[in-house]
Amino acid sequence: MMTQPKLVLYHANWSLCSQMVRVALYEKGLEFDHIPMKLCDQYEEAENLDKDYLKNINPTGVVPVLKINDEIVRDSAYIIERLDDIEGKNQINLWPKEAQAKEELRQWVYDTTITEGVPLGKTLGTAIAIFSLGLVEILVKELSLKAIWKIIRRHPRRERKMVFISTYFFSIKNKVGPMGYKALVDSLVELENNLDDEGYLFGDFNHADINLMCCFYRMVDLRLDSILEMSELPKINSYWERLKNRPSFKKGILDFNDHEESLKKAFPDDFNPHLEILKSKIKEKA
Ligand SMILES: N[C@@H](CCC(=O)N[C@@H](CS)C(=O)NCC(=O)O)C(=O)O
Repeated sequence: MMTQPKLVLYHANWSLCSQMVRVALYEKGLEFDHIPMKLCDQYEEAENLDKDYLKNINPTGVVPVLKINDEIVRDSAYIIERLDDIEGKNQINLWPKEAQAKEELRQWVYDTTITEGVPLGKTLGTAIAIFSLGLVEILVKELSLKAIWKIIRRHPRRERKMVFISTYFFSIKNKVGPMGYKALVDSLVELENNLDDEGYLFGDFNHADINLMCCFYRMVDLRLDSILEMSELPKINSYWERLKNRPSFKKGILDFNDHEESLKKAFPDDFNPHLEILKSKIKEKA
């Protein structure tokens, strides 16, 4: 095996896109160093808004970022495509070689992560981001006014800044939830129709399966995972079991879990106010 390039990952434990890149690294069996970041929606330190990070690592102030030797690679979807070209310990390709198959996969990847330019709530990935506000709001409200001021002054992304400020001063989580209903319901029904009884979305495990693994686990965190067990979604149900059984699920997601206490606070009695509405919409549509 060729020696692999040096990889350094800037990431955060409870970050959907960081989870995706970590799972990809473990799937490929690649060695990497990591720099855990304290993000501004949870920590006073707000390391993603530090001048040095904004200047030298990511001017948009988000994670993940991967350094491949001296090259800085940003955006989880692009990072995973780049990782796939590097030979790791495991013989696995996360992207197909043929153009047509690539195009099909690209659309699924686009829809299942936080893709730049996609309005919040329009795809499965951005709907998950909407529902994540259930926790983000609790975390932001615990910040000091000084930390909020740092966000106001430094956050390079206007829409994020607005979300964080709104959640600090008001409560928006239950009001914006419905913006994610349609995409979540439509995407799950479409996924159910595209899955087989065994294997993964396109047969062999690939990039879209990584994104779905992370979106589904976020549904567990948000107390929405009983949707994945609905009798109307039997293929998703067994697909989710297969995803959970992959070693990368534990290594890339569970081993970085540090939010249980905050989640208990965000969802007392494990209750998510959107759950039953989402279930009834799935029953109508499936
Ligand atoms: N399209 C980007 C989205 C990255 C992103 O939104 N990262 C979030 C965590 S999942 C973040 O860094 N949030 C901190 C902030 O916005 O201040 C990617 O896929 O990497």
